[in-house]
Amino acid sequence: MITLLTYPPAFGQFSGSPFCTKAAYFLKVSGLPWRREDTLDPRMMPHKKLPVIRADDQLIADSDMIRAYLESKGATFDEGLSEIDKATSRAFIRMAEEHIYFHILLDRWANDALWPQIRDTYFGSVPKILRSLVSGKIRKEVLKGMHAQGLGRLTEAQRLARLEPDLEAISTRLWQNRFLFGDRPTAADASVGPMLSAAVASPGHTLLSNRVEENAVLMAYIERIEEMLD
Ligand SMILES: N[C@@H](CCC(=O)N[C@@H](CS)C(=O)NCC(=O)O)C(=O)O
Repeated sequence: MITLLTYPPAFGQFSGSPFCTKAAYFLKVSGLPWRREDTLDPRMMPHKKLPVIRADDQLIADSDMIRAYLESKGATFDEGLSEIDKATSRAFIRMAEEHIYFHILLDRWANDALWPQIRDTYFGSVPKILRSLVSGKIRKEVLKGMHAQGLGRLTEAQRLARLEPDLEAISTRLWQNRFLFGDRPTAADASVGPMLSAAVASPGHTLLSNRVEENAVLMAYIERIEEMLD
């Protein structure tokens, strides 16, 4: 039995982390037996991040490594895709995980008005008397990281302008398809879908969540993605 170590459900989603949702999707499609084990504390994990799976008496960290492990056990996530499609798929995965993700992180961690709700969800297991102290320290580190990465230096409006071509690229692929590469979900959907879904599920309204909510194509896609995990 494979165990998925994941952040707990949050904001009505499988997990507060779109990477954990991605891993759960891969596990589900793999057909292998698995169960979830929720934790809010990734400090004992190999990269101090989640998701991680426990399988064959080892810990496998990172959703891409989890995908590779499941593929080594016979799972296929890109059935029927041409080599050209697989190349495009890789670019969409990177766009979702290395760009869109950081906007969601900023929407959640940089917005003072929404912070109390985020803090009490992410740090709910920390006793109230310590919660502001512990969460404040981690928040500072996250925002420092985002400043170093660069997106943390942009205004919310500048960030939305930066995201616009990504959202258009996704909508363009979905214009005539139920999923990014046709009628069936593939690995790219496991990254892009949970990311868009997380953008909308974040508490409150941000320029990003409004932008996605106003787009019928993206919202219908998110619904299809969420059904896959039901
Ligand atoms: N590349 C990793 C990213 C995982 C990741 O960023 N996880 C975040 C939650 S969304 C995390 O655990 N962060 C904890 C921390 O940075 O302290 C993957 O694909 O699994």
